[in-house]
Amino acid sequence: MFNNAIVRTPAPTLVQGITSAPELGVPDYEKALSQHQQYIKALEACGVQVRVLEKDDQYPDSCFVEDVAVCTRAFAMVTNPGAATRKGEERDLPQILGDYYENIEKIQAPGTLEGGDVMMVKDHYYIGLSDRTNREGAEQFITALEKYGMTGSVIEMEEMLHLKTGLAYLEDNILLVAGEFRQREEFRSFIRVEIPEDEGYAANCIRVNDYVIVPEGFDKTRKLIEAAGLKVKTVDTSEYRKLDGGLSCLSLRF
Ligand code: CIR
Repeated sequence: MFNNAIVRTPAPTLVQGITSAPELGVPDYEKALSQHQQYIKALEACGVQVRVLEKDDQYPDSCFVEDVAVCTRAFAMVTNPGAATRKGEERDLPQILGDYYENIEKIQAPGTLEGGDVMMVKDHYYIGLSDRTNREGAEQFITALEKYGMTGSVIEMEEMLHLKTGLAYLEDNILLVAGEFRQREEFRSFIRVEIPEDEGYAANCIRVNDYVIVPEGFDKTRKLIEAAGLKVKTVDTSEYRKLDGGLSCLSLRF
């Protein structure tokens, strides 16, 4: 059960955010703001209290607040982002998370970790080793998890930006899998829902209490999730997609 979410209003510098898909075009800032409002409404409709952080123009990717912290049941981990232009984006998170958590930990350099590479399955955390998250960062996180009675394991990655670019745990043992994660041994014990190749972006869904929020316009994926017995809400994230961002990236949920 999630009671809280933290989001950060996109800054006008959003248009300079990191992208691996420049062919999708530059995000329309006004449209991104309105999609952000819809996202907040959807989270609220799922029963969470949403805290909206001030925009931070110094960091074009700062609306992707998932990457700067990992919120567990016992502690919050403030990360050290691996992307050069995102280093420092986490600077006000210890104070903000201090309103919710007694225990705050921090990934220390040379360790790097971005929250998009962390997938929670009850008290176990899968950590993707990506261009953004290194082994040292993953080990620091696993050490912290063990200190609080939880566990973690690493997943080698080759193609995706973040672990949750291609995976979403929807509770009830249901796991959405796309691309390089479709046939992985590590996920055999889950009920796996394979995302069709032409809808790969839609693997980045979020389960928030009674609903799964799915990006708008990915009907095959929506139907597969409904067929698995889950209730769906959709939100249009077209402007964030242009920066490789999706539904999970836009909030911290705890
Ligand atoms: C980046 O490359 O860092 C941003 N443009 C997108 C971050 C997406 N975050 C996520 O998947 N958790």
